[in-house]
This record gives sequence, structure tokens and C-alpha cells, in this order.
Amino acid sequence: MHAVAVTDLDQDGIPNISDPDVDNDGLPNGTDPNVDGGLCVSGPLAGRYIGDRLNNDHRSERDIDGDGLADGSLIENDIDGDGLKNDDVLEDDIDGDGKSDDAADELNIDGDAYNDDSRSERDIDGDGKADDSLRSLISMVMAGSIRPLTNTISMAMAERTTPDGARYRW
Ligand SMILES: [Ca+2]
Ligand SMILES: [Ca+2]
Ligand SMILES: [Ca+2]
Ligand SMILES: [Ca+2]
Repeated sequence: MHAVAVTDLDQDGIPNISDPDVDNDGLPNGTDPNVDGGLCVSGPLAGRYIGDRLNNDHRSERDIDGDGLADGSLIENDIDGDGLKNDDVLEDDIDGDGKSDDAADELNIDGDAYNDDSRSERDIDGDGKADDSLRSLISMVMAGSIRPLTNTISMAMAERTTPDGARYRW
């Protein structure tokens, strides 16, 4: 059903890609558990249920804000359509599933087809930069999405004693 992109779900004249309430259910995209589906309360389709019935965190939801750009697409820079870009410092719930990006039970920050720890996940936070690019790592640390492995680094730098009694730091 996502083969054809719906460009203006609620037919209010504002395309989904810039509509702050894609389904006109009265809940702004940033607080709507199902951005592209709900009971339309205003505009030409008022009184009708429009869109899908897949909540933002549903495994089968591949385009949370219904703008035609898949959640996992590198050019989708605002996955939940709340106007805050995925890499904005104020964006703390990239996929709008109600779980903070930092929450322990948030296993798929960008709401794409791959959990964060999947071997196939190349861009955990949907910022369009591969996770192993230096710029992306720095921006994720800055945004608090990941934490530097300070313990690992300090352990690596700990003083060690070799079998013959010599002491080194490395
Ligand atoms: Ca809405
Ligand atoms: Ca949906
Ligand atoms: Ca989208
Ligand atoms: Ca957003």
C-alpha cells in the first residue's frame, strides 16, 4: 500500500512533507503515535478515518510521516515529520514512537527496517551519514545518541605489568 506515495493525505492543500499534522486528527506530527493515519477532524475529509492503521513503531510502517520518503532513506531528514531534523539537537525522538532516542528500550532509533544493532543498519540515527563516518560519530556523541567508550579507553591506557616484571602504560 506504500507503492504509491500519498502526497496530501488529508487533502488540506499542504503536502505531507510540510504538513505539521499530516492526518488532520488534531495531534501535531511530533506527538501523534500514528502520524499518517487517524480520524480526520478538519478539512475536506473531516469525520473520516484516513491513512494507515500502523503506529509509528509498527514493524511494517516504512514511511512514518507519509511524505513518500522511506524512513531508512538517506534523504529523509525528518522521519517523524515534526519539523525537527533527525540530527537537530532538540530532536529526542527521531521516529516519533514515544520512546526517547536514549531510552534503554528504544531499539530502533530511526524506525527503519533495521534495529540499531542489526548488521544491516548503516545509519542508526537517520542523519544520512554512515555510522562509521567520523563526522557522524562526532555528531552522535554531541547529540548524546551514543557515548564514547571512555571506560574502554581508560582501561586500554591502564598500567600493565608484563610477565617479566616491566611496567608499561598503553
Ligand atoms: Ca496528526
Ligand atoms: Ca502510520
Ligand atoms: Ca518519510
Ligand atoms: Ca523530526
